[in-house]
Amino acid sequence: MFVDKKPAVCVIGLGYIGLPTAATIARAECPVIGIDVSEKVVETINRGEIHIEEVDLDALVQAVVRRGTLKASTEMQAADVFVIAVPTPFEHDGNHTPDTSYVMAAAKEVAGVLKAGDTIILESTSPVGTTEAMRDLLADLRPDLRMPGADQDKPDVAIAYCPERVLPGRILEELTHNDRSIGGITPRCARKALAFYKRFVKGACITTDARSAEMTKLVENAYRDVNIAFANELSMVSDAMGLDVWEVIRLANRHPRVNILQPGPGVGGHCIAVDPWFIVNGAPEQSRLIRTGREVNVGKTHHVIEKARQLIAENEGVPVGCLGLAFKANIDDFRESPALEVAASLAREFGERIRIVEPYAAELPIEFTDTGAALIDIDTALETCGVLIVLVDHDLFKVVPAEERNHAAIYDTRGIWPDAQEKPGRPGLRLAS
Ligand code: SAJ
Repeated sequence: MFVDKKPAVCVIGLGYIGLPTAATIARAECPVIGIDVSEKVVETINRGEIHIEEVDLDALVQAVVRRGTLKASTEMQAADVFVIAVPTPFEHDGNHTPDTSYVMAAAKEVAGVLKAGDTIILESTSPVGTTEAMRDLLADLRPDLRMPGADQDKPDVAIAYCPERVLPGRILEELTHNDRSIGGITPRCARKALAFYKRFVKGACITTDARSAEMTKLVENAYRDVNIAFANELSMVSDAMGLDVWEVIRLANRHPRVNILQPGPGVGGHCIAVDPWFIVNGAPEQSRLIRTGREVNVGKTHHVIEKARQLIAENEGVPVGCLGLAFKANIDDFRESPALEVAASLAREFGERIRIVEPYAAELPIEFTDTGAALIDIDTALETCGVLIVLVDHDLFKVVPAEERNHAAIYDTRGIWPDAQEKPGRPGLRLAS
C-alpha cells in the first residue's frame, strides 16, 4: 500500500464497469468524482443509490457516497487520474465497424481540465490503436502539454490502456482480485498506471505496451466466443446425428486435456458477442476462425428458434412456457440476449400461447409489446404449459423436479434437466440441443 497523497480520481462513464470501478477506488479512500451524461444516473448515485443490478454494489455505493469519497456529476472536473469507461459499440454501417466516438468525446472533455502530472487510463474495450489515437487527439487539443510518444522523453502526462475483465454478477470481487494487464504508451506511462491500480487491485498487475493490452482484451473474449461456438456447433451436429450433446461433452471432458464449454441458445451480453468483431475488423483476411465462431453462435440462435417453432407447431393450441430472458444465468441483464431474441420471435409468431418466466423481470421488455405474450411465474408455467422451452439456466429453473415438468414436451437448450431424457414412457419429449 502506498503512503503518498491519495490522488483525486475522475471516472468517466458510470455504467456496468465505471460505477463499480469508481466505488472500488473510493473504498480505497481516493476521492472520486464519477462523470456521466445522464442527469438521472448522477442524481441516483448522489442519493447513494444505484441504477444497475450488481451483487453488493448498492451497499458499497451507499457507504462511499455517505463517506463523501464518491460524488457524481455531469460536468468534467480536474483530477490527478482519469479513468475512461464509456461504451464502444459498433457503427450503424452493418459491417461491425467499432465506434470509438464515445472514447474520443470523453478524451476531449478530459483535455479541457488536463494538467501536467496527470494520468489518463482507458478501460473501455477498444480496437487496437485507440489509446494512441486518444493520445493524438489530446496532443492536438493541448499543444501546451508534452504527450508521451516516440520523441518525448519526459512527457507531462501519462496515458495507458487497462482493460476491465470482470464477470457480471461477480464484478466487485473480480475488480479487486483479477490480474490486470496495464499497457502504457511508454513504459513510464505503464508504471504510473501500475502505481494507481496497486491501490485497489490485489491480483497481479502486469505491464506491457498499449497495443498489446488492447489486443489482449479482444483476444480473451474472442477465445471464449470460439470455444462456445465449438460447443454450439457440436450441439447442432449431435442434433443432426441423433445424439445427446450433453452426454457426448460430459464424456469427452473426462479426457485430461479436453474442456468443452456448454452449448446454449447463442452468445449474449455486450462483450463476447461484440469484441471478436474488433479483431475481424482489424485483420479481416487473417481472422477466419474468429469470424466463423461469431457466425456459428449467431446461427445457433436461429437453429433454436426453428426447433422451438417446430415443437410448438406439433403441440397445437398448447400454452408454451419460455424459461428465461437474461443473457446468462442468475442476472437481470437482457442486453443482446439470445434467450430474449428466441422468446420474442416465438411471441411474434404464436402470440398469446407464449408465456414467459423470468424471475429477474418485473414486466416484459419492449420486444413483447402487442404480441399477446404474458409474464408468469415458474409454478404457473409448470401447472399450465404443455411445452417448456428452457432458454436460461437460472438456479430457480434447475431445481424443478422431474415430476413437475415431465408432463410437458421439453426443449432444454441449456441442458439443465438431464434426467428428462432418462424417463422411458413419459409423455414429455426432450430435445437435446
Ligand atoms: N455461454 C454459453 N456457454 C458457456 C459459457 C457461456 O453459451 O459455456 C454464453 C452465456 O450464456 C452468455 C455468453 O456466453 O450468453 C457470455 O457469457 P460469459 O459468462 O461467458 O461472459 P460475460 O459476457 O458475462 O463476460 C465476459 C467475460 N470474458 C471472459 O470470460 C473471457 C468477462 O471476464 C469479461 O470481463 C466480460 O466478458 C467483458 O466485459 O468483456
